[in-house]
Amino acid sequence: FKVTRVETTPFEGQKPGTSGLRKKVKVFIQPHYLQNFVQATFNALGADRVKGATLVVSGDGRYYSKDAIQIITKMAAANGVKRVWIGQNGLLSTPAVSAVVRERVGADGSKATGAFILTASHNPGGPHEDFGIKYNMENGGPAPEGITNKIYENTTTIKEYMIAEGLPDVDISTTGVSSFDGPEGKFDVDVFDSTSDYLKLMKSINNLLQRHYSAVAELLSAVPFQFLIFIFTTFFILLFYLFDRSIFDFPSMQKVLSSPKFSFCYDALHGVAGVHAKRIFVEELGANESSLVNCVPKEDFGGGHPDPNLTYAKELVARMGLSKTHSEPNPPEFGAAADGDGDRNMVLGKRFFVTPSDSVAIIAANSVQAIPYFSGGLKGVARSMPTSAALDVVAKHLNLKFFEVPTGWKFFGNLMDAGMCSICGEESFGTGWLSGRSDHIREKDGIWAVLAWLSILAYKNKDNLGGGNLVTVEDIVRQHWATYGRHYYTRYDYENVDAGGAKELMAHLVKLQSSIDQVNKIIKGIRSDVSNVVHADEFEYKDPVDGSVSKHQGIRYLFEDGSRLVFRLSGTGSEGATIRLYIEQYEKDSSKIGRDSQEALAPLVEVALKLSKMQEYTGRSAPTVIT
Ligand code: VG1
Ligand code: CO
Repeated sequence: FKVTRVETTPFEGQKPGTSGLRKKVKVFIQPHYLQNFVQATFNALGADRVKGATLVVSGDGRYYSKDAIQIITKMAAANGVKRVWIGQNGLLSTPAVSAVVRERVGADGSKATGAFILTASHNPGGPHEDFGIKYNMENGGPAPEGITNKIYENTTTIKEYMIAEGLPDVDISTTGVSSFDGPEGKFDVDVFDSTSDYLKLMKSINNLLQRHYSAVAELLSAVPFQFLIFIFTTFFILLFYLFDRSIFDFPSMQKVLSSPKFSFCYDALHGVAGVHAKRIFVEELGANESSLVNCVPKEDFGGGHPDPNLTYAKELVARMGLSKTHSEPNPPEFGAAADGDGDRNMVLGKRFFVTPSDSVAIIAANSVQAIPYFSGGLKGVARSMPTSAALDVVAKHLNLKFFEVPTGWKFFGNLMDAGMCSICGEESFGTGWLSGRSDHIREKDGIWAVLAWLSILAYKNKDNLGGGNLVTVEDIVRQHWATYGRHYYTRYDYENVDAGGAKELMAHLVKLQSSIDQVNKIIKGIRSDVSNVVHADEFEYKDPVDGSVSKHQGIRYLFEDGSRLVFRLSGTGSEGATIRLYIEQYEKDSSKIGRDSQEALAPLVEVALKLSKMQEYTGRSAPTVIT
């Protein structure tokens, strides 16, 4: 192939949001639109990171992904990238991409240096819905704001992009490496099995150990004194073995999943997690194939929102006995769902919903006993600002380092790289794990969360599977509340409201903050039974590792009794604006922890809606989604 330079002009609005650039497909398919963004990314990365690079290109399989993969591959070749790695059929969940960047070694010994992930995550897909793209760095995590800002700047001035002419479309349905000759030498496209590297990591075979084995094998074939080297390295390998900790205990999870007392249901909402779920839950852990719902990826997610919450994961919600209109005689003990790109999770028990904020707190509280990888203790924990303070309470009890970061996974990356944090999560159904060791995922991970819950269930039931009562998901959550208190929590989303109105609402709330007395007067006029606001601000974060500051990360009203109201504008939508309102109330009194959460939060909800003049600014009398 040869390199062609194509003239182009900037498009407005190519600013990456919370997690990459997300727009309607009809926007993305405009001539040069995707190309401009990809070239802007290459230019932002700079020649050092692009020439000779090995890039992963894959995603959640949504409509337009296949075309986008071909375009990006050709542009990568033209920009001097040496290898492109593609998951079979272009399918890789976001956490699997992260694992591949960090773990996979190509047949020629190469390692990936970055990734384009093609996804709009939980947004619907199809010709009339959303497409998205984001870049992840060599650490496997989302590009930090320094890079995303540069990408955006470049999109505003771009004049040309480069594309390979004469490079045929690659067959992404069959695994194998194809090589092409370009002006700067060979260019390889490697299509590989989507799940195996990710699974390897979850089973955590100590990767260090594996790498050493291959290094030793190479050494042995190449140098003299082979015998001495063999003895010497074997000694070290044995040492590594001693310190090796697998991440999950697969046999104990297998026992739970195969117990006649236990039943399971996993709904991938036709997203990419279905590919990994079949392999991991069914083939590896022995779950029944009928446990899997909507696990065949579809370009339009079957017409639904691939967003794992009580509103959009309808089928799972019904199966778990949580539907208001359908009664299920015998729901499974444990249910979970994923979003389109497999980084989110919703955890359900029989007729029971676990809030994501509780989920991360419960995983943190039980991890040392239940998850082998953490048996040596946790380095610290972190949550995003709007996530409930349930995790804070666990951190305090267990005397762990604790961090509160802005919304979006990119902010956890530095903490992970610096070895300051082991488990983190967001209220938006995102949980993940990190460690100071250099070999782990830098994205939230839907399947990881399910494995973490299965591990906790296995641990709590290790003596009950033969006889005795099963400790259920609900039991685990209630025990947790009894120990740590309960954070009643809810989120109201007003999707696709008028952007002007949304901005005015936010400005109104910021203005109110100048007088707390005034705010309290207004609140007392709305409800006399809520406590006083003691502090209000716009959340600002100073990264403890690199000192960078992120401002305007959401408006907070903090109450005397620990309650919180948080207002934010979403950064992942593709049209209009989405207002998120987060409402939280802490209850320590164990006689009051069993209430219905909407009922318990009703006074605060009323205050939030009236204080913000929600209906006035948005014209909406009710939210689109309540989680
Ligand atoms: C939302 C969530 C946030 C999450 C982000 C990406 O962002 O609130 O917690 O990290 O989506 O998730 P926003 O800006 O719309 O509130 V995903 O699953 O899109 O990668
Ligand atoms: Co997602």
